[in-house]
Amino acid sequence: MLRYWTAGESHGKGLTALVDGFPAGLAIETDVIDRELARRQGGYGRGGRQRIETDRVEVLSGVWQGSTLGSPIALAVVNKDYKLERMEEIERPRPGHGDLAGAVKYLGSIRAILERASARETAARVAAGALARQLLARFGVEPFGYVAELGPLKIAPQPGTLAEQKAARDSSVIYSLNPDQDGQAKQMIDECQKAGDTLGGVVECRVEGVPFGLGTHAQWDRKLDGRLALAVMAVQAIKGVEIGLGFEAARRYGSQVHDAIGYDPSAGDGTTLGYIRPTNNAGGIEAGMTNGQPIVVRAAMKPIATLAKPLESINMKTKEPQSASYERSDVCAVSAASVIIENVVAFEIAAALVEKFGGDSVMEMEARWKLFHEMAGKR
Ligand code: EPS
Repeated sequence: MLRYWTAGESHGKGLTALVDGFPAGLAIETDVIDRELARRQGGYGRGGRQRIETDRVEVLSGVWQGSTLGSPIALAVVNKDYKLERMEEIERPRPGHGDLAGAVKYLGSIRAILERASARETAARVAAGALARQLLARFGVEPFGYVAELGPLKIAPQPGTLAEQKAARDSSVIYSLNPDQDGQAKQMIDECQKAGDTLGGVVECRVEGVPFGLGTHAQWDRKLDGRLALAVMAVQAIKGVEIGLGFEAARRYGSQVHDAIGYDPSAGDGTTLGYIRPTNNAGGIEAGMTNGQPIVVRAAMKPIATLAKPLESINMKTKEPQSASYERSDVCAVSAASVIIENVVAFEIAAALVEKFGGDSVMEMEARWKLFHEMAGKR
């Protein structure tokens, strides 16, 4: 079973991810992890903290001579802005952050809650996901996340191959598939900042090259759509998750939703086994199992809760009305969310891959992948 946990506070010494159940025998490149960490720090609309941090991973265990050992892998990212001991308590909870609920639940300090609830923690999740995506790459599975909407701005993707769309995303300042709309996006973020406000958006993640048979229909907590929804919904500030058509499916007739099935043994890239689906409204998952089509996951991110022009709140000591506290913050972190979601999705797919093809070593996984495709091709 491939799984991970994270530890760390926003202004503590650093963040850690502990990855357990990672197969032995995979050559790991820390550059791949650092590239994802750097992308997570970027995107137009980030705050002052990202000028302080330069996130880099350090692999503390589980890797020897560049390859995984099959033992737990500990990944660390140092916080340059380590100042936790000097941080002061705050008394005015920010609506939308965990301040009020956490301080009441733990009968304690808002600071203690916000330090762990902070989206800084997602650096550790990205490190774990960027490790897992290297296992996916070995099997030709490729996750690809981007910004689809920014506040009210819908972004029309420029059509193209995966490589062309990647190039477009990497040249966009907000990581969208249409850099021509960057100007509009920047203007919206600038105006938002001037108004002391924040902006959310919708991110989409597609996973290409996914084989048949990940996840299962047999038990609710092993359904892949459910597991993806958990991983994505559990990212800070995410308030909605859709797979494939998502909520739109509820508004259409069945004949306009379900993806017809055809067969042409010469079609597809191997993972489809020749089964043709003219549409992919299911988003690559039927009854909790992958069906050989790309997985498509969308997530709605709410605007950041820390507002430069704060909302009404109270002082928790006096219970008197006061405006919420303000700490340095991002105006818009939807681009970062697209990187985080790409990597948490990568981790879940890798976990399902390990379950299907065996998690002891990459060599065994490869042999079982080949055997399964030979057998399934004859089904
Ligand atoms: C965050 C507040 C800000 C963000 C932070 C999330 O941190 P600070 O209080 O240090 O300015 O920058 O995000 C990150 C540090 C990051 O790396 O993404 C919050 O309150 O959630």
